[in-house]
Amino acid sequence: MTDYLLIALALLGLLILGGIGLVVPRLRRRPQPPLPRTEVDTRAEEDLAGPPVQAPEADLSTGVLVEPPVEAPAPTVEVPEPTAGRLVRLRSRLSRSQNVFGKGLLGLLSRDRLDEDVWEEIEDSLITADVGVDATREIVDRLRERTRVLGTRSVAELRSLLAAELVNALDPGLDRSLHTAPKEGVPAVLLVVGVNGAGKTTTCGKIARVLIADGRSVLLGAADTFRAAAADQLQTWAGRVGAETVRGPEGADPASVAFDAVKRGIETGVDTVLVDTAGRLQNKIGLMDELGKVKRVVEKHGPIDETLLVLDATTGQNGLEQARVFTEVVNVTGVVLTKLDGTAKGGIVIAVQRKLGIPVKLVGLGEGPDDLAPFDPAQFVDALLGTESSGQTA
Ligand SMILES: Nc1nc2c(ncn2[C@@H]2O[C@H](COP(=O)(O)OP(=O)(O)OP(=O)(O)O)[C@@H](O)[C@H]2O)c(=O)[nH]1
Ligand SMILES: [Mg+2]
Repeated sequence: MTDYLLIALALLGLLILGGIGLVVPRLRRRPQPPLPRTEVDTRAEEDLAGPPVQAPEADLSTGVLVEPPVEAPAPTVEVPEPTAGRLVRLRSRLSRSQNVFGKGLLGLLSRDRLDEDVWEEIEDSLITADVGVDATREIVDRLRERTRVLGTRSVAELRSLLAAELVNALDPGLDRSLHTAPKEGVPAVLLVVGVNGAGKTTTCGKIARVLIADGRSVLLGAADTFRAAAADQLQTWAGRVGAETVRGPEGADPASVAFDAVKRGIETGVDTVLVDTAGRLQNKIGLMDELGKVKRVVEKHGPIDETLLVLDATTGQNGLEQARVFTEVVNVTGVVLTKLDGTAKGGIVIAVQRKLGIPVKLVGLGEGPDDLAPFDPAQFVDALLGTESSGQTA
């Protein structure tokens, strides 16, 4: 009898010990106090590294460790980068152009005198960088004159004079602000035009982000109705920042989609309506007429506040003739020069402004969503020449 009792007690003891053995590790895990961030991160890494990876889930299921509730099903809306100082942050993207300008000039610095060779090399690097023949001649002539008047001897001094001349050639007094603010409760309307593949849709998306970062509300109009994919592309950009898109069926009249977009923008009281248009070659008369119609129809709601011509910097001087035709069909108020990250010819900015007489307002410096910067002549020249001076303020 006592034997049975002893066996029963022994079994009971084993059961209790076994139970504790199972429970203790869990109890040990649960009451961990909140850890400083770095320690939490370490713990997460440990969990990832080995078998205990299951444990936190088991704990969760007990309901003891409560994670914050998962956010509502609304798509996560991104918070874009602020725009201030972007050109400075993105200056390394101009590295190809920097090689032409900055490194070229660096080579000259070893010279101790300003001789004809120096002038020729400066001229060459400006032309290579697509500044254009006329502008180059003008810049070099002014530079020669100033060095003569100032008695400049060293190439180092010349460098800062060149910077000043390049800034001057970019007409720093031009108004480069984007007119995006609503007037008397009516949204500002921006029309985005240009040849195929220049970066119009991407630029619309990037501008929408900039405006939203600045606290504005935006509506996007997909007046590129040639391909459904074009409207999808715009809608994707809009969705990321929580903006509405107005689109029509494939093949719809772009002018009526643009009209509807602005109408909707007025109804919903957004601050800015951005209208993306289809890429069109300047020599296709029908397409250019269509663009003229988009403009006229949109203007039934009121004047367009800003018409941005998007130009691909990598097309260099060829892009300039295309650009001129656009300015005849719509009243272009600003140029967006895209893909400056992909060219050694940053000087095209000077040529564009000179040829068109229209300010470059924005520059595209990459495919990323925030790779668009307001254009600033002094910062831009600093970036091109690889100087550190005023480029640090933004
Ligand atoms: N590297 C670089 N790529 C850019 C830039 N801007 C646009 N792109 C790229 O250029 C390509 C064309 O851009 P889109 O915005 O579709 O051009 P689009 O003018 O709307 O083209 P269409 O509507 O077909 O006429 C895309 O692959 C973009 O990512 C830029 O500043 N830098
Ligand atoms: Mg497009």
